[in-house]
Amino acid sequence: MTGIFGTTRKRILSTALATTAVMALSAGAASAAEWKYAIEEAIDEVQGVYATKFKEYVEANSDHTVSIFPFGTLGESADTTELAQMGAIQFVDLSPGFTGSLIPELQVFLLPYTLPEDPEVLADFYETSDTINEDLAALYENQQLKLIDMFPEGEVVMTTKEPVESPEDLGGVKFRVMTTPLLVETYNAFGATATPLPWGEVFGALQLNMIQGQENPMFFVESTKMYEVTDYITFTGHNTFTTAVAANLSFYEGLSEEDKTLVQEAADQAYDYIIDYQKGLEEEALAKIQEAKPSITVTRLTDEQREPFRQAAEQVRQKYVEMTGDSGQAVLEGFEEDIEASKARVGGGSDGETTEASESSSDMEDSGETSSN
Ligand code: 6CS
Repeated sequence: MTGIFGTTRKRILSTALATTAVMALSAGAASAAEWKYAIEEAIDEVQGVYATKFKEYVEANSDHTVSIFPFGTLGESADTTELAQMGAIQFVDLSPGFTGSLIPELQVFLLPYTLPEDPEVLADFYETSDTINEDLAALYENQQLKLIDMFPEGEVVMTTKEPVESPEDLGGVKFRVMTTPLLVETYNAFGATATPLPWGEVFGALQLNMIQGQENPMFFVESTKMYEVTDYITFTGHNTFTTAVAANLSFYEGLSEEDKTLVQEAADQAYDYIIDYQKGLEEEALAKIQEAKPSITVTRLTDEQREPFRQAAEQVRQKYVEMTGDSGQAVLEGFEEDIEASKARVGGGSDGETTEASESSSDMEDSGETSSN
């Protein structure tokens, strides 16, 4: 993947393996270090699986060790981002849903109905996009962060206490979003009252009915038991959860060329692994939810039902440009060009429109595209 070295993510594995072998032979050439790596999730969730792969590669190919700090051990996302900026930790997983407050252009990832839905197109896009790996990477550098990788974590679904089939249904619903301003604009445009909260407060706020909805990928809805405090899951097709991994910039720049290569290889391996790992994950998570809570109602909105949400997305796009000016506009244009290039490269992916036929899964009632086991 291009993460560290720009456009063409060169498969430098063999050269690099040779390099690390030389490192291992010349004992003492690079002194063993302990790298601290904070994630926003638990160790067995997607960010944790990526971080574990990264750690395993680093430790198998160098004398360095990587200590992973799961969600909560070093605070919320804003705290771990700050720790990485200060250099108190070397690596951090930081999602644009939070980091967009620091780097407004990153909110491009949050624009509804903008990222491709096809997982293969998405995987190619994160890997090859110059807008991500050069332009946005430069903006991370302004914040003392070296972008290592960006990867998808699955389609976000809404989980709510009442059914959602239209923006009207979100009227009066306090809907939790991550803390970036554009997500507030999005859910307000979708008809809800957007309520930004750090992750640690979400379960309790739903339990106490201070909020009545939230969005997240299905694996996270399952692993964090969001289904215990909400009764409806709605696929609106409006976005995929994006996350990023970054290093402290000074730390990264101070690494030997060998260690930079090691980090690149570890990220490449982890990226390929996490893309593969997520195949079927959403379906598995949904099945577990339905088993744990047979009364849960799952709805896939039809294209027609999605249309008002798509229309609302237009004003969110305008807000994004207002918030980010020429720089954000350029990022958005580059972003969309790169998506088109990925679509062309991957070729004919079944992206985008959800047809009436495709939305009814076997466990969903035909009439209302819903299922409640
Ligand atoms: O909604 C959130 O805040 C969290 N969602 C995911 C999928 N990962 C970490 C983040 O904190």
